Amino acid sequence: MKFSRRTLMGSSLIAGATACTRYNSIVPVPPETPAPWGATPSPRQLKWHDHRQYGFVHFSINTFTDKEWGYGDEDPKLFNPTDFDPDQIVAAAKAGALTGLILTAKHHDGFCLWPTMLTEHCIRNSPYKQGKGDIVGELEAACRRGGINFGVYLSPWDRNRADYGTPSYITYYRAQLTELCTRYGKLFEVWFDGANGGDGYYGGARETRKIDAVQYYNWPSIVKLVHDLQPDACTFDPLGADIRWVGNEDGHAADPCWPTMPNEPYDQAKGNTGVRGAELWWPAETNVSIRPGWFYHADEDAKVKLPSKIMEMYDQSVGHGTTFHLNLPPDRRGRIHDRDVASLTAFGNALRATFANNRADGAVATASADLPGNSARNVNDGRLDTFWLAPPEAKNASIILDLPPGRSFDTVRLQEWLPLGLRVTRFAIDVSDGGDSWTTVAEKDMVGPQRLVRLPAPITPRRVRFRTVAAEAGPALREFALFRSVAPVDLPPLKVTDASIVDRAGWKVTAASAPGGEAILDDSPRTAWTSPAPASLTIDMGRSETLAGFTLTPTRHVDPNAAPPMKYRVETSVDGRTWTPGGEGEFQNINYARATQRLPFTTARPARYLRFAFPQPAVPAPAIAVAEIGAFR
Ligand code: FUL
Repeated sequence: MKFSRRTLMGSSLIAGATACTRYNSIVPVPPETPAPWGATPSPRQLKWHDHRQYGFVHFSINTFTDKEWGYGDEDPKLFNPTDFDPDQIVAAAKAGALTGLILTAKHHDGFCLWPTMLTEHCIRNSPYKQGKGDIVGELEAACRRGGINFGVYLSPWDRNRADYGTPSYITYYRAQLTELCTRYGKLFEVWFDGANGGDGYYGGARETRKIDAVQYYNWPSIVKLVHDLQPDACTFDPLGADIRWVGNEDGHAADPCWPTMPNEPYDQAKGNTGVRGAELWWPAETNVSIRPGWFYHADEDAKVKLPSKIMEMYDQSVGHGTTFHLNLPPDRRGRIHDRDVASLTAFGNALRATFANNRADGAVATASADLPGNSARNVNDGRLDTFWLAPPEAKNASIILDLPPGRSFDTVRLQEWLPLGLRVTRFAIDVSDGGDSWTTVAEKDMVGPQRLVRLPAPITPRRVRFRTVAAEAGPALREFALFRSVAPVDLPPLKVTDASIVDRAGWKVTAASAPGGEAILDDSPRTAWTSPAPASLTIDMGRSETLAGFTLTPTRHVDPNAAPPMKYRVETSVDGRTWTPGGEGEFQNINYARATQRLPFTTARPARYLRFAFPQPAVPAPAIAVAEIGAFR
């Protein structure tokens, strides 16, 4: 199909190509360029895809209360970093090859890290710099100095505000957003958290409030506000925003993870895979923390993810077509802990070493077909603003790289030219020793924004071929590159012997609302005890201990039939007959961050028996699932 210049002017191809630094040239595109296939990204989405991996910074009151979700009644005086060093945070991010940082300007507890006059619940009333500090501005300035991007997270849920749930809160929220979008230069991303409504302080009401998020926030109007003030900022994640959630907080996207989705409210399973050929360009971001929690907790210093794990998550996010959003939580000083820095540095070094040397440089590229101005050699010309384009009808197309001798590689990196849509459904990588006999070494679905293919071992063929197995239109490839991977050097284990953890040898489940209770004592977070709600469980520890609280590990398996518990009530007993209340409350962020939670009792006490009640699942599901329960002194 031929397009006139006038038609092209209206297409997202032109918009996308002109407005972006790397996707910045339409020079090689002749007037007869084919139409895009399916949905295509907006100019701001195009730029965002090229950011690839960037960091999250969870830092707030929770850092000082050792919580994941603050209730909203915390005294602003608790916020007191002793040595806040934004340049150290930026240096850590850069050591990990991250291209930007997104800061929690306000988390669910409502405490604001910038000196706003819209609320008293903010940094002005903290001891930090005698109330004259501005963490948002200070980190923003450090990002600019370090040459990386800056963005903000502003929690829609606010457990501090008395008017949360009423229209006046929305006016407040929009005013906050306006401040953040006008005071801190260019933002590359604005993050709206999906966690919404539940228990909270709410100006002293101390109650549960439920809202219908879609209706209450009117997301399209909030997204528009951001776009009006910050045209390049991509918004995360409700329907209508630029970016979607990948569906877990574990750091992996499905293989592949299509950037397209149906124009309907978010569905977690579809969010993880995307939907081939669907109407909306709504690409996924894979967000995960370098530690079990999102905020810094000293007792997680030994649980910082190892460089090899970070590389695995990189492969399963960037390599599957999403961006990678890695959280680095500053400690109470306001610095990134040495252990996290070491892990990031080893990961960053391996990433840089792997991708420094493209083994396809200097190879001769020839395609089964190409179009004038978009020749095969554009795939390895070292430029990201040129691409190889096969004619639209050439659905079975291939491109061969004739390599100089001795080029060994074990990693293939491919990028599709996104302004022309996702044309390739499935492709193969074949290799040959020079003749016409080919061996297929990989076959995968989707090229998309970026696709990494890792081979089991390095190979040194003379020719390597990309071949479409299924395509909707002749392919448009921006890059076909080959690398030799450098594995990250892992850190020696950090031995922390936590004397507070009670040994569970001799523990028994003596009563439970459903069979299979032993699963909570088998040391395996993979196996879970499931029970219809309300669930209850009694444990006999076999001996008396002075206990300060319990730990609960939710199942990591995301299952529509069983979810982690939302709340708990715990009682203790020394004789199994007389019970003492140990406290009740809500598990924080349990459905999304499936890490072990530590829940202190109201007071430390001697106990031999523990009795739990879990009234309902954290999200609607027929049953409750718990993987492990423990206790601490
Ligand atoms: C979740 C929040 O509830 C967590 O606290 C964290 O901010 C994470 C990134 O998103 O939904």
